[in-house]
Amino acid sequence: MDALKAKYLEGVMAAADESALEDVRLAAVGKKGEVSLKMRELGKMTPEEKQVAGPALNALKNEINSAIAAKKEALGDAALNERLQAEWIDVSLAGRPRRQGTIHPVSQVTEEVIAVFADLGYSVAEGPQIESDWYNFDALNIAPEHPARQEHDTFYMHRDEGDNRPPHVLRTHTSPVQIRYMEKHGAPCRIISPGRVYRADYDQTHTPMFHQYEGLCIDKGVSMANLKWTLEEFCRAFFNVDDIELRFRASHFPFTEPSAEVDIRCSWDKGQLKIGEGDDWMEILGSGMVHPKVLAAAGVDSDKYQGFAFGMGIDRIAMLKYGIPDLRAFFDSDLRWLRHYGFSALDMPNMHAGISG
Ligand code: 2NL
Repeated sequence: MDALKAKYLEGVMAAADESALEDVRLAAVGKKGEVSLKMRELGKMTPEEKQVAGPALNALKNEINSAIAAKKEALGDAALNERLQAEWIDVSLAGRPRRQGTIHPVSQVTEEVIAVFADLGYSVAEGPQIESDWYNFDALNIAPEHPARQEHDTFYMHRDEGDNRPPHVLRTHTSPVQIRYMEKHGAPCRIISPGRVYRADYDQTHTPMFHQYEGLCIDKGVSMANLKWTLEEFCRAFFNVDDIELRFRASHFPFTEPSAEVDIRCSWDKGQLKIGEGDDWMEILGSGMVHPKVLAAAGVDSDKYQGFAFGMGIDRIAMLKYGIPDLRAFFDSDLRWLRHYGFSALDMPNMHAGISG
């Protein structure tokens, strides 16, 4: 009995997994197990022998069964612990960093321009990129025979055969946005209209889609002096230079009278542009007093109100401000270029942040 007990309790202790444990159980207390066979021999014993051997075998059977149960639980715990170790993850670990996109220089400069003019009391106006002939040309006093209207310069939309209405165009400037704004809101008004514009032109310095913003200020008694101050104020804030100097050159646009192209004093030192110093002048925008015919087309009484307007290329001033050499790269969507020239989303300008390069 003692030998049986020692043999099977050791077997239980030594079992490395549940199947080994089951083998021990079958060998000891299974139907044909050693202990079970011994119990079957009880029948052949005398009552006196039975009285001793019966309880002893029962106790042995119970002892082995409870040792197996305890071992089974221990094996289960060990297996669970092993799995918990193997599958452990540190949920407090930081995530894998992912590359963030960047703000395109055109978006950055647009926001900068908006921030400067917001300080001067200007709102932002937007409008459709596909325009009627009337809003893009007629309302702006651009005559039917004006060169800008040629197939050669403007993208025209399709009209069905026999439909003789003038075709729509991809807007060639954002002026139509301002005409629509004046029509809807009347005078006085102060707005800028940034956006995409289209001209059939493609070379080193021109892309068929580019960005411009126009500004419009309509009120009583507005003059060229107000225009000049506004543009100086803009350049000071935008280029972050206190001593800027602008020069107005007489020019001609159909939608303004008088008209002026505006140059800014600058220097080119070893290919490096400096604004506000030196002996060079660089053209940065076109401007003028809104033509009375344009005011009339937009439903503004030109006897009561007058105003100034100007237009500037966003892509160009982005290149100037941030030293970007090639215009065409702006629209290539090359990730290396975007990562190099792009801005952090946290660099967006607002009224309280100094705008710097
Ligand atoms: C340029 C510069 C300019 C305007 C745009 C404008 C808009 C309205 C009325 C009058 Cl609604 N003018 N915009 C004025 C002067 C210049 O753009 O170099 N354009 C060819």
